Amino acid sequence: MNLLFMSGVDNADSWRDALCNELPEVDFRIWPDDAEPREEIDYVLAWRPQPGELRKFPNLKAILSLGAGIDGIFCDPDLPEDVPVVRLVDRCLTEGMSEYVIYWTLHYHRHFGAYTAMVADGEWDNLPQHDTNLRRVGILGLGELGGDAARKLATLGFDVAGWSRSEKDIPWIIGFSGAEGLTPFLNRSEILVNLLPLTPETEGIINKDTLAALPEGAVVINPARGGHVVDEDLLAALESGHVAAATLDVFHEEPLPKDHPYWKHPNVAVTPHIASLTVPHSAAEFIAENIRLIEAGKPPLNVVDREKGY
Ligand code: NDP
Ligand code: OXD
Repeated sequence: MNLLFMSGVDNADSWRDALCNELPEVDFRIWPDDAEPREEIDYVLAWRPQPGELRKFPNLKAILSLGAGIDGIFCDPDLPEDVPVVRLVDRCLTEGMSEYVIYWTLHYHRHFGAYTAMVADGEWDNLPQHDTNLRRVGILGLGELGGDAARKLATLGFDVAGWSRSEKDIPWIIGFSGAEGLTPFLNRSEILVNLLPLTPETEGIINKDTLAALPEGAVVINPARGGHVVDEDLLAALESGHVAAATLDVFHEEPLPKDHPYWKHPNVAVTPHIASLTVPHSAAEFIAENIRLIEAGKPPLNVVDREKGY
């Protein structure tokens, strides 16, 4: 069977090793040099492929995303309608994201940014230490990533709530759902973490109204997608002090343009879309499992629901 690796990221060799280890029968081809003849390609492994290209493979059995977010695939107006798109669900990706969320939650909860600035000025002082049990963290999205981060933060003692489309019953997590659940969820979120997929419904969800619904002095951590945030609204909320600080990993334009105000903002921490990176040896297990299912005539796991958009 023939699999085409279609990624701008320069780690094709690691992917070849990882996948061929799982599926020795795979003929691993790399875009664009090995894309022809196109009718021979059974599977495409994709991360933000060029719009219009996927439609040119007439015999595709599945489009396998190299990431959890599939917005970079679905922005293609010519995406073939009848080929399943499978999003990535992977232990390392999930663990990496929870590490990122826990790191930044602790950073704000324990004032580590303020302490770093203080000691840089030779200042020896302390700030009030908050009771972790009373620190309210809110996670937008309680899926693979949000659900794991929520559970781990609750294990650390945080008072965690989550917001999702459908109702959830997760031990130790206060669940909010749907449009009517959003404002009460925001009202209690001192630390807001966004782990929603980017869809027409969630685009711009971090805006002046939702930011205003947060408690005074809240912080925002966004490792989901830049399109979730209305940048002017976040900058205005930071300016007024209503939002005390933000950590942003993803942006409307990536790399973040050099002159963007986020870079030098004293209360914004920028990370370069690294909240969680796909680790080939572990992700290859999930991808191989899906290929085996499809080859056995069974439905693959984690197929994107095109109506919901994730
Ligand atoms: P999932 O599909 O597993 O979870 C999505 C969650 O969002 C679900 O709980 C879902 O609700 C909820 N949701 C979706 N739409 C709505 C809506 N309109 N209203 C309320 N809730 C909604 O996604 P993952 O957890 O795997 O990934 C989340 C995102 O994280 C990815 O799409 C990607 O953008 C980002 N990401 C970023 C990375 C980085 O390095 N910066 C790395 C990996 C992912 P329900 O459960 O009811 O369906
Ligand atoms: C992803 C990402 O969606 O890395 O997996 O952003």
